[in-house]
Amino acid sequence: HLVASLEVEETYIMVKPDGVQRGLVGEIISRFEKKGFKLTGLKLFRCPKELAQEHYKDLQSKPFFPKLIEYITSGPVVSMAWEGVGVVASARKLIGSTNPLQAEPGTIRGDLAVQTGRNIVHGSDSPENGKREIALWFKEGELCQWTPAQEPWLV
Ligand code: RTP
Repeated sequence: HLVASLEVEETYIMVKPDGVQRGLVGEIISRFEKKGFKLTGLKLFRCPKELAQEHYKDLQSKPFFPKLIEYITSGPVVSMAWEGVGVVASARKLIGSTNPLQAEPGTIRGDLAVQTGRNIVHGSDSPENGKREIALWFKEGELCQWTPAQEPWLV
């Protein structure tokens, strides 16, 4: 169980193919934006099989591994890097339990998904994996460090 830290961290969040197909990209991005985290990387693409296998290599021996790889490579995904204080554990909380039927209402999976094998979104499970996964899914130059403007834009 992840405890929220007071450190500025980065995490890799991915809208899985079913989330893209169901038109939930905006909704999912919105939840992290509204929480107050900062988007530092964003792209839509169809991920090659080798990348999916590397990302989920810890699950290689699981019986569902081939189906998982088939699922993740079945259509475009939206890859995101998010930054903020305690973002790794907080994002997991916003996402909800792996099995959407056990995910609390108010979480992304609790509100929007039904099946474990179609749980619409991924979030890194530790700060180390956050770094590892961002380095795996993004090329150099694709990430953007920025500071929110102090001056309001609308007045
Ligand atoms: P994720 O990495 O996608 O955020 O998910 P997680 O940590 O909540 O869950 P994990 O155990 O790492 O599993 C990764 C993904 O594999 C699929 N899965 N299918 N029994 C099954 O059919 C099964 N178990 C896991 C899910 O898509 C899960 O998110």
